Amino acid sequence: MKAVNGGVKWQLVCFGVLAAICLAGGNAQAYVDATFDQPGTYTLSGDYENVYVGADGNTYTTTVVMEAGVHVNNMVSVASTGALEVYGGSCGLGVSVAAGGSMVVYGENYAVDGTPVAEGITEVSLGFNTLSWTDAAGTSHSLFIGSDEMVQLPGLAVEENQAPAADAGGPYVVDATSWDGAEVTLNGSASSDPDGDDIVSYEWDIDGDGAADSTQASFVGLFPIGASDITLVVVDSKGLASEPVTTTVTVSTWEVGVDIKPESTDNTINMGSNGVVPVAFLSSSDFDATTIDPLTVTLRGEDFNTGLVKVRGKKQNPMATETDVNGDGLIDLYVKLETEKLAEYELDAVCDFGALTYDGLVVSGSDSITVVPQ
Ligand SMILES: [Ca+2]
Ligand SMILES: [Ca+2]
Ligand SMILES: [Ca+2]
Ligand SMILES: [Ca+2]
Repeated sequence: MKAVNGGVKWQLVCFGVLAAICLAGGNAQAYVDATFDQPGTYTLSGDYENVYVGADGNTYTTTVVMEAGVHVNNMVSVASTGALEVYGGSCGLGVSVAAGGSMVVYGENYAVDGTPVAEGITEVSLGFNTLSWTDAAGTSHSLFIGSDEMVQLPGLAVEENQAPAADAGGPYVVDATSWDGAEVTLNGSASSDPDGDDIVSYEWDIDGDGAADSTQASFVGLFPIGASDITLVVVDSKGLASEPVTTTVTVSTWEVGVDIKPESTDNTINMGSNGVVPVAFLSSSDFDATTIDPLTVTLRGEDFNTGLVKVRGKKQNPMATETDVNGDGLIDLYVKLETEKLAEYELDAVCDFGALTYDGLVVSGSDSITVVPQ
């Protein structure tokens, strides 16, 4: 709430005139009177019959704030030590301001008896006239002000709405839970607004097409293996949007060493053969390759359960052995893949493998090949 700037001197008002107007209006409903004669600032709420602001003879100032929607049935009397701030409240009768008291009406589009008064004017002589104005919400108000002194009309300070700030909560890094990637919970609830406005919409774009895929603060999206850029725009309760904020979602696989044909370095594969291609998944100090389920071995990008890359052997007894193929003392997983299945992929120079461990960890790895005949 703004402070009253400076006192304006007022003459005592002719109450008899005001009372006559009151009676003519037939306004007889009885509400309580309220007297504010102690130091401080009071904000009116609800309805009143008469309101007395300040008390003649005090040495301190009593300020009463009359917000839009507050109605005083009869009148507001401002004493010599009173200050009244009006934002849009109404009176059945009007306001009288004693000499020494002050009155500030906050608004815009002021007029006295229908004649516009330029905005920015700080004081206007009213006499016994009607001051009209509009408040910050654009609502029209008017008051009969029974004073031949002056009222301050400071004009509304325009408070510009500031844009909210999006916080997408990333970057997000998760392990893949399947070859399709992983479900990731995105959380934009740390987004904020410098004006304290509510955030009413969270527009997530997780596929880069410019269209929102969710408008909730938090939601679960399915993300592919690899890194995806996602963008969040939030909108405040006044409809103003934030700048877009981008973060990444990284769905990782465990990189495992792969050696196609451990006995060979050029890894020649004759795709016309109906034999098998031996492939070793190598253990390391932080990964035990024998935890890979040989039945899940496949070429990257294919569903694990389609069986397009076959590990030769009976279904529950694949041709897979646990042996240390590279002599580093760590037992590796050694499988044999059907060449004719590999041939279906028209492989060129690199084989990218994927597999699942028995615990569901997605692993991937690759090795080069030389295909014959070309
Ligand atoms: Ca705002
Ligand atoms: Ca989208
Ligand atoms: Ca090799
Ligand atoms: Ca080994």
